[in-house]
Amino acid sequence: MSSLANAGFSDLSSLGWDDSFADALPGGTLPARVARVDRGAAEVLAADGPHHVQYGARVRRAAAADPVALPCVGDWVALRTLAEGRLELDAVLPRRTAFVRGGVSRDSRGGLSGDGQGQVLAANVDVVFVAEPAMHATDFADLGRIERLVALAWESGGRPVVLVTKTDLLDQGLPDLLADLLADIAAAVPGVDVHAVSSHAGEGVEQIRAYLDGARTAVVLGASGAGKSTMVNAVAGARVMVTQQVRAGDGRGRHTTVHRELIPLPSGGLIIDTPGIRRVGLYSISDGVDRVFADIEELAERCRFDDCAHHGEPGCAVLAAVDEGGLPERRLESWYKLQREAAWMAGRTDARLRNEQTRKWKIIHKEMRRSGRNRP
Ligand SMILES: Nc1nc2c(ncn2[C@@H]2O[C@H](COP(=O)(O)OP(=O)(O)OP(=O)(O)O)[C@@H](O)[C@H]2O)c(=O)[nH]1
Ligand SMILES: [Mg+2]
Ligand SMILES: [Zn+2]
Repeated sequence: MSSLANAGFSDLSSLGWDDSFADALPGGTLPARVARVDRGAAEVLAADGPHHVQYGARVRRAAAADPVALPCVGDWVALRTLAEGRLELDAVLPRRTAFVRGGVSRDSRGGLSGDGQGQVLAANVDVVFVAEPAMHATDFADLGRIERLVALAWESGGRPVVLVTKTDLLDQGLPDLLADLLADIAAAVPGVDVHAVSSHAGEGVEQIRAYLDGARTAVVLGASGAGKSTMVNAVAGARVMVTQQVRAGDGRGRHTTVHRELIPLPSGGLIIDTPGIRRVGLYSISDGVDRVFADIEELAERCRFDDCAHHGEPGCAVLAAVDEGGLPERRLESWYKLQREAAWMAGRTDARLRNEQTRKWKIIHKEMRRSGRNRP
C-alpha cells in the first residue's frame, strides 16, 4: 500500500476518469477508482487521495445475485457519505471493459468441471499485457497459454499485447533463438504486438510505457515467476511491488504477489499487477478464440463441408494444412481444446440462466399464492 498512501492525487483524469464515466455517476456521490479489494472492502483512489471503504447494501445485494457485480480492481465506483461522515462504496459504474475468467477446471480424468460463473480479474483495462518468460527452466515459452490468455484478452474488450520477458536469459551466443521465438509467438496470435522485454537490462520498458500514454490502464497477466512485478517496478522506475526468485529446481514462481493492485505510474497511465495465474477458464465466448485462430477459421472456409469439425472428414482443408506442414499440429490441438471448453461453458451458462429463471418464477408463484391471486 505504500505506493498508494503517499500518492496524493488532485486530478481524476490521471486515474483514467473521463466524461463517459462522469455521465454514469449518480447524483450526490463521489467518484473513485478501486486500487485493491480485500474481503468486502476496497482501497480506492479518489480526488483527495486513498480511502478504505466498505460495500453498501446495494452492492452486497447485487454481488450475492451475481459475483461478476462485485467491485474489482480497476472499477470506477460511486462513494456516498454516511451520516457519521464515513464513506461507503455505493455503486459500481458500468464497466467499459472487463477481463473475466470462467470458473472452469479440469478434473483428474481431464474432464471439465466448474460452476459456470465468472470472476472479474480487472475492469476498465485498455491494454492486456500477457507476460510469458522467454525461457522456463527447461522449456521455451508456452504457446498454448499465450493463445488462451490472448483469446480472453480480446473478449475483455481491451487490446492484447504479448511481452516475452527475461530475454537476457536466452543464450546470447544464439541471436536467432530470440528471433525464432518471437516469430513463433507472433504466428500463434496473429494481429497482436509481441515485444521482447528484459526488466533487468531495461529493454522494452519504454515500449511498455508508450501503451499507457493518455492515462490508459493496463493489466499484466501470466504465470507465477514470469517477471510481472519486476516489469511493473521497471516501468514505475521504483520498487512498488515485492518480487522473489523462482524455485531452483523447476524454475516455477513462488506466488509472491497475492493481491491484484492498481498502480498509478509516475510517467503516466496505470498498471494492474496480478498474482500468477494457475489456470484461466474461458468465460463469455464470442469471437476471442476465432480471432486468435484466424488462420484456422480461414482454412475452414475451404473444407468440403460447412460444418466440418476437422476430425477426419473428407476434403478437410485444416487437416490437409497440418499434413502439409502449413499448420502446426500443436495449434490445432490447442484450438480443439478451447472449442470444447467454449461449448461446455456455453452449456453451463445456459443451465445457470435456466436455473435462475426457474428460481425467479418459484418466488413469483409463492408470492402470488400468498396474496391469493392465483385462486380461481
Ligand atoms: N534474468 C532476469 N530475471 C528476471 C527478469 N524479470 C524478472 N526476473 C526474475 O524472475 C523472478 C520472479 O520475478 P517476479 O517479478 O517476482 O515474478 P512475478 O511474475 O511477479 O511472480 P508472482 O508474483 O509469483 O506471480 C525474480 O527472481 C526476478 O528477479 C529479467 O528481465 N531477467
Ligand atoms: Mg508478482
Ligand atoms: Zn475441416
